[in-house]
Amino acid sequence: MEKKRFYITTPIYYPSDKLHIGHTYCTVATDAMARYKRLQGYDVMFLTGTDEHGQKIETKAQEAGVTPKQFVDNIVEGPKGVKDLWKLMNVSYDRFIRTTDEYHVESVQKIFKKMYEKGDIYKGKYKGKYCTPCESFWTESQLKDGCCPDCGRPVVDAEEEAYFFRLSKYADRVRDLLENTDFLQPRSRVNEMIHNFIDPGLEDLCVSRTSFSWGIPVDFDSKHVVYVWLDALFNYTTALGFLNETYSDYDKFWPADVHFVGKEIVRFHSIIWPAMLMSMDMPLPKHVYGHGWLLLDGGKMSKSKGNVVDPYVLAERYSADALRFFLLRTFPFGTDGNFSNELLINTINVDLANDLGNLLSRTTAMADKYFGGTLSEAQAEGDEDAELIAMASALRDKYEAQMEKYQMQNALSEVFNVIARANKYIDETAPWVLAKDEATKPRLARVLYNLAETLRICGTLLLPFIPDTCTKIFEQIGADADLTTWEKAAAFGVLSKTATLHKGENIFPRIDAAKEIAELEELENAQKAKAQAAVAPAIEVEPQTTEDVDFDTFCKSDFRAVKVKACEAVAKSKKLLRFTLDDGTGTDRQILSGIHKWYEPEALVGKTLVAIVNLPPRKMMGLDSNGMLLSAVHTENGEEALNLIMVDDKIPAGAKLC
Ligand code: ME8
Repeated sequence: MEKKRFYITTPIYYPSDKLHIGHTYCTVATDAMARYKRLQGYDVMFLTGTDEHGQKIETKAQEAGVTPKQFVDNIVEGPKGVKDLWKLMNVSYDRFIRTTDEYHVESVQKIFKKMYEKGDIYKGKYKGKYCTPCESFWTESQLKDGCCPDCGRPVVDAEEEAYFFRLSKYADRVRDLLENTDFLQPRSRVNEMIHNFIDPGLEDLCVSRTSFSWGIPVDFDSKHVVYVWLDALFNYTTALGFLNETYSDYDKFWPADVHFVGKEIVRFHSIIWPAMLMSMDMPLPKHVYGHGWLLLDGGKMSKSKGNVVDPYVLAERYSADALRFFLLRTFPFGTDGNFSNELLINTINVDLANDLGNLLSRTTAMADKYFGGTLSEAQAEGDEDAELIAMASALRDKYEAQMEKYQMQNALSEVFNVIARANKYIDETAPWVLAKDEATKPRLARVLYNLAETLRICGTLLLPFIPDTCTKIFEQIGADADLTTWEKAAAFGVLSKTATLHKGENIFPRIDAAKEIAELEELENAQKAKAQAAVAPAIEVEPQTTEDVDFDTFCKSDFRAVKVKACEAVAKSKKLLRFTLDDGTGTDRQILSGIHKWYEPEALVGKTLVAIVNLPPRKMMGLDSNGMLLSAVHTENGEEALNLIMVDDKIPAGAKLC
């Protein structure tokens, strides 16, 4: 009989920097699902890869003094690069796509042309906002406090001739897909998409660029390169051979069963991607699952801050299995989680060293000690065995129910409940007492047999998570490969009653938490210092304007020293601060200023600032602003930096500056 098929993907990573623990999280989760489906007997295609075009890569390569291709080659194929990391983490992908692969380029060109010929891509003029780090276009209405709604960084004005995709045409079908099917999971993400993007109205999407060249050229209009997201999203199909001859798995595996993606790219996968597939008359993937982020100190990891966690360091120190397990056991897949070294070491010590490790070592050590390894014929089950056997027998189905919902942490909890029950069972049955009397030896054999069976079942179900460790477990309990299958994970009593066990190496030695945490902190501080040195502030100031202003015009501007009497954040605005100022007139002056990103309001009370006071009043968020505070603006490491002009406190409120 032909096997059932399962196609799962990770996002394809930007090789603009080395990957960190957040990227590892998603890939390891995908790997666990792929291994789980293989265990169930599916014919699995697990795709991962790298998304190598776009302005960000072009700029990074320029900075590094190499070509974009050399730059990405190094990060993808080079030492400790993307592929090395997946090898270290035991990631069992079936295919790795690079968007610079020729077959992909060829397919994307054909796709672009098809959509153009259909009339779903047309030429127009792009005017709007562009977030360079995210490679995303935004309309004014989509910005949050004037900044990129995804990353919160400033956007720049952009205007150029461009091709557009008729996203608006598919708005109703996409809404229906999101609202009335289980396409996008978890469900909370649906509300976000509908509320933030569909309800305000979908606008056509700019899908080509002319201002840089590192991309796939539009073959019928070569000054344009294809927008990196169109190029990237279609990887899921080109890697199967869609519109190319390199592979021939499209009919076999498309549509995908699930795309695992981080929450900030759910929009691309649940709105733009299905709309493009609709345009191409292609079937839609069955599910998109938007997982949460791993945070560090409550914030997003950022290479430039040096606060990224290096999976290499952790996997080399504690093993790939320990890291894989930690990531999937600790953080619910659909929500954000806070990474910490304490949590990592605690999870290894409690779950792996104590619960699982002890269960294995106690069971095998007792088999060695009391039976020389080979169990004698066991007695029939007793009442004391019933609960453990019932739990172990029911485990596979409970685990499956969680895995089918991509709730890996819950599936692992089910397994560890049984492991905890088995440890308790050792205390209840007290094998060391049974061992004292020849007459209770058959009972002792039954106890150890039950423990070995529990380990076999738990080990089988842990295979997707900690594959290397499970091999060691099976070897120590004498379970051959044909006893560790999905089918046999639902049956208790499969091991031979006279199985031979032996105590092997400790699978997870206990970690000295205090010592390790101190060492990790030291390593991290060194890494932070290095990152900060590497990004020694690249300061840019705006070029001077050459346009002259006549003296009389200049003199019309009324600059005054003002003292901050009160300052507070404006409700519902991330940017605005409301200043109550003494301007020397005896009446308070109110000015609103979008500087919350740089200043906490309470820090400004009492300061003497400079304001231009004869500007016409402006309304902002329903409040009057009478004038403007002066500040100095420059760019630092690509981000806007702002400093209010503060003058000597001896200068009285209202003093005129000229
Ligand atoms: O988005 N925690 O690539 P990317 C959890 N090329 N996940 C994280 C994370 C964190 N701290 N940091 C990053 C791209 N990720 C595109 C994808 S797919 C057609 C194109 C996740 O390298 C992030 O959420 O910036 C995303 O899903 C993935 O890593 C790749 O991010």
